[in-house]
Amino acid sequence: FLSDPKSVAIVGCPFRGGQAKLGVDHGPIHMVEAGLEQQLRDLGWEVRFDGHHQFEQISEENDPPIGKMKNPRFVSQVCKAVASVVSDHARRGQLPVVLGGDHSLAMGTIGGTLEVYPNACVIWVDAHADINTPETTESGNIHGMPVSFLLGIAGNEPEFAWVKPALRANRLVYIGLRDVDADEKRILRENGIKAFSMHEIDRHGIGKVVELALDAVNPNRDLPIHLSFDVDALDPTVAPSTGTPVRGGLTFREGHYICEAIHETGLLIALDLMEVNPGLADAESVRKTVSVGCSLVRAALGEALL
Ligand code: EXY
Ligand code: MN
Ligand code: MN
Ligand code: MN
Repeated sequence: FLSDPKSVAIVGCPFRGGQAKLGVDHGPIHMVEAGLEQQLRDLGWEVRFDGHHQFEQISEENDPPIGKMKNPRFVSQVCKAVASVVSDHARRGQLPVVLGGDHSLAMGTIGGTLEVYPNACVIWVDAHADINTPETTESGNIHGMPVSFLLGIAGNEPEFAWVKPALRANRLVYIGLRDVDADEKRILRENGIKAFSMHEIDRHGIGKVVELALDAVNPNRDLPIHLSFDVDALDPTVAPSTGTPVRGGLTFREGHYICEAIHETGLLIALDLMEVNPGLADAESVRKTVSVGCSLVRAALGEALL
């Protein structure tokens, strides 16, 4: 799928409109300043740093809620721009590494990927399912909803009409869930979406779970893979600086193993690393979280190979 020499494009998305906490828009800058670009070059990738995208701001007074959705126009417009950046890179055979920013951005990243690779499957690593609809959401935060838009089950919201329902339920699998709303559980069940929660990881071990997850969405190991990694999938002791931490998460190694195993398939065509929030917690926690964010990206791009 990719060009030769293998090339990645780092796309910084300093965006926080999908949730309320300040600081998550600084995630990408911190990861780039930690040296991610050079780290990926050292792994043998041709790296193009796309910069930190400056999105047109829509102020809150010009963006009142639509139903319960907060900042709907801002989120929609930013995700639309991200989709076009991601699809442009994918078309050139470059692997987009999108640094968030909050996870509402995945509407753009996965939307963009599916334009170029319509048969891609999505591996969503997260403590949360991010599959609320504008109807079921309690918080109104769109970072808890991107998957419902991608699946086309979010209802007809004109503001988001550009989002194509391009993701099929049988091409989506979750790993790491442990904080899923009751309505989200119903949506997962009704749509037959495969999910491996922390419970399954405890039972089978991460090695088996990744194999089962790939079997579910990519049985012949021939479909391109988009990995959307929310850093809050990791245990808060490993990645404390994030907006919605949930205890009982992935260990450092479990998180890395997922990335390494996906790298090993040779099918990875797009990667999101989301929800690093350097505005939360103390300096040491921030350093730790930024560093593990970079490390997961390196793992997905082949660092473990000897
Ligand atoms: N399910 C909750 C909501 O919809 O507000 C929490 C969502 C948190 C989403 C974080 C990004 O993964
Ligand atoms: Mn900062
Ligand atoms: Mn998420
Ligand atoms: Mn999450």
